[in-house]
Amino acid sequence: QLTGWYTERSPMWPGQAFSLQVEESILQKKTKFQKLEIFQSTHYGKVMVLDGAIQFSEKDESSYQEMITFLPLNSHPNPRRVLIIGGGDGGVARETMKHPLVEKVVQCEIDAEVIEACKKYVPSMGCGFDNPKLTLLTGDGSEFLEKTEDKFDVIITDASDPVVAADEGGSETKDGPAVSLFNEDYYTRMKEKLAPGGILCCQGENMWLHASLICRLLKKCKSIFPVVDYAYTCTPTYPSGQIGFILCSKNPETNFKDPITVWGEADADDLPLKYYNADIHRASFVMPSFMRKALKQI
Ligand code: AAT
Repeated sequence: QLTGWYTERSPMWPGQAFSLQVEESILQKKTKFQKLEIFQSTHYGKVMVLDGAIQFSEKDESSYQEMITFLPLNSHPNPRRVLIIGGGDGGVARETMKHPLVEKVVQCEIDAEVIEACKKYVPSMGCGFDNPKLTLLTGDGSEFLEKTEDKFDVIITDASDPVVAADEGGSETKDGPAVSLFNEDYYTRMKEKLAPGGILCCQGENMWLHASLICRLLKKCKSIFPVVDYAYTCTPTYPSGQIGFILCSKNPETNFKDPITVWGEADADDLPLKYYNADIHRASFVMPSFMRKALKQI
């Protein structure tokens, strides 16, 4: 049972630890793939943790789910068929359904227990699964891509981090289920399943902590896609308070920095969105100098 403060420690972010105050422990279990914890926090709503890494808090999840969804969807002229890999909490499915052009969504999440737990304990996220446009499958996202014969206009990879901390007290690290989604082959597989003009967007880790992983993946992307870009959003409950997105397009004309679909620029207050708007879409590609330098070297 969790009590007091939940502290997020991992060898992926050594020497730092973010804490949230726990009001009530809701669920703690080992699934077939990972350790799953959900708790009610005092000030951030419900929080889900997988293998010791915070996956979302209800307070700030919009800054991640809306950005990972609308950066690619609003950069595509006609995003009718969408594939979501991961995203077992339902947040990205929930956001995808808000786009008026989306007709069909397929989602492949590795861990059915994450889906069930979010439906039961976090309806604000799990509600994403209640839509007839969605076909929900369980399995490894990379294997699914290899097998499927469908083509998609947009592929969103809402993945957990590739390496996870060992259990409490241990000093070793082990590979998490998302390892298969952070290698070069995965990007080649996605390209094959994108329709002409298709776009992908993947969880792209943190520039303060993982610049070399980010640059390695971007370099691979540049060798297979004509247009590649990197954006980031500010999410207080993710490591170092921000998280990036890797964006690739098969269409050489795509300019990710300038959204094609622009909603209510004059009065963004009326949109059913908490974080995303066209200005923050454009701003999310502006890099600090150290990252601009690292990206230039790719
Ligand atoms: N929506 C924000 C939360 C996530 S969830 C990431 C999801 O990816 C989890 O549900 C996990 O079970 C799923 N997943 C992991 N590996 C695979 C795989 N190989 N195939 C399919 N799904 C997978 C992202 C949080 C980001 C955390 C940043 N520190």
